[in-house]
Amino acid sequence: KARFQWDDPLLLDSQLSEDERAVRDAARAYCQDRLAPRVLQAFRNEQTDVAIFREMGELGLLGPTIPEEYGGAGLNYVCYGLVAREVERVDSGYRSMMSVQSSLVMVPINEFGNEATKRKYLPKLATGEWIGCFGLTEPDHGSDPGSMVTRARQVDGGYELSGAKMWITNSPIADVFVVWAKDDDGQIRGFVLEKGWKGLSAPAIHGKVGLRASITGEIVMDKVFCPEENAFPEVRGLKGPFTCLNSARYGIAWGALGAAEFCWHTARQYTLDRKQFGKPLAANQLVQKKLADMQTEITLGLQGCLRLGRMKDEGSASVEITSIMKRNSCGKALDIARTARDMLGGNGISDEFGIARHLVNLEVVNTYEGTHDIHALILGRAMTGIAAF
Ligand code: TGC
Ligand code: FAD
Repeated sequence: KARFQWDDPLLLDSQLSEDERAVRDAARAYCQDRLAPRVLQAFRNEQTDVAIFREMGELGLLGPTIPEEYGGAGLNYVCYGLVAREVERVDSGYRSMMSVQSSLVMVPINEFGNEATKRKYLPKLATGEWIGCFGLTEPDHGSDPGSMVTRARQVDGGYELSGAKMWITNSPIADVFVVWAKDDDGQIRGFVLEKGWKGLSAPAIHGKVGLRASITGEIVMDKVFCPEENAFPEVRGLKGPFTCLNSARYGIAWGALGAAEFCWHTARQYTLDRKQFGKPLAANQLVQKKLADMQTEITLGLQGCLRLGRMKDEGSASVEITSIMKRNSCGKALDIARTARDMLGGNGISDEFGIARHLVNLEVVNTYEGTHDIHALILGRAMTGIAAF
């Protein structure tokens, strides 16, 4: 009789190649040895440690899918997902820092930048020497980025950008800004700006209750001059930013389940250790049902993520599948974190146990990169042909 492996029932591990397992193990060791010990203070004090970018860069965790000739690790999408899962097992904020750099800054520069732009920015972003951010959302245009009002006016030798972006991960510490704006014809285009350019500022947003280890800010552009060579030459329309989001949303789908796994394992161990009414909490049927629900959702979700990763690697993944996985992972992870929080009783409220931190982080993860409901509408449109936005 085959043995049941409670923490990996479908034997996901055995579906990975040796190289994929090695990447996963290296990421896990770094995350558990180096990130986990600092997350409590970072979250409590709203501190973003910029050294983390360099550490991740050294390990090849930034831009893992970017070709080696530009400083990336040239890995497949399954590896990228496995890394996101390990990082977010510690904290969604750390995964956010990493996935913005990798998917939302390095991917568009690699896909849409000219050769000089790729050679100038990608290697330094890969080592973490430079930090990047991605500006799509505006104060009045979040779920509907097509209505953005940031403008890029053509001027002699380039463009002049004016407008404001809101809720931008990494922006106050960023050296490189990938920003989306409408040109004189009303077409959305992408621009690569640098810290220190005249008219560019990035004030921090304080007081977030979730994702406190990851700094977030605005991007304010007051007639910032961007030379022609820093505008993405070909790509027009929302296809530009959405191409980056396809990659980032995929990473989130894996990552959110990493956070859920932390909550599930913690709740299991806690209910095995803690006794009430003379027996372990885990001896109660209600508790076992909750654990079984967690196990089921995480197991199915991870298998779906792996399948999507394989489809991305073979080039057969339609973008809607990413909406299924991002939405499912975030919604289920949030439910699991809430249940785990409850299972720890009063201790669930303490930040020392990590569950409440994951819970408030996952509220953010459920909202950014397309909210839970927006992904339902993307799928609804794909099924019915009717856009219900
Ligand atoms: P729609 O008509 O659907 O599409 C406009 C054009 O874009 C193309 N397109 C895509 N291309 C590639 N990949 C995708 N996933 C694409 N989805 C659409 C589409 O083919 C079309 O091309 P063309 O050539 O015909 O012009 O546009 P819409 O305005 O109706 O879109 C509606 C909707 C809801 C789908 C979209 O606006 C949406 O997804 N909204 C959510 C916004 C969002 O996700 N924002 C994310 C901001 S970045 C962020 O949150 C980073 S947090 C990171 C972190 O810290 O980890
Ligand atoms: P809204 O669009 O105003 O939505 C509010 C509510 O209305 C949601 O529940 C939504 O589902 C619902 N809703 C909206 N439209 C409809 C509809 N048609 N039908 C039914 N319901 C609808 N953006 C970036 O560009 N770069 C970043 O790096 C970045 N990082 C972020 C980091 C953090 C910590 C946060 C909180 C956000 C970040 N974002 C970033 C922005 C994020 O992508 C947006 O917050 C998200 O897309 C939602 O937009 P909104 O906040 O304007 O909400």
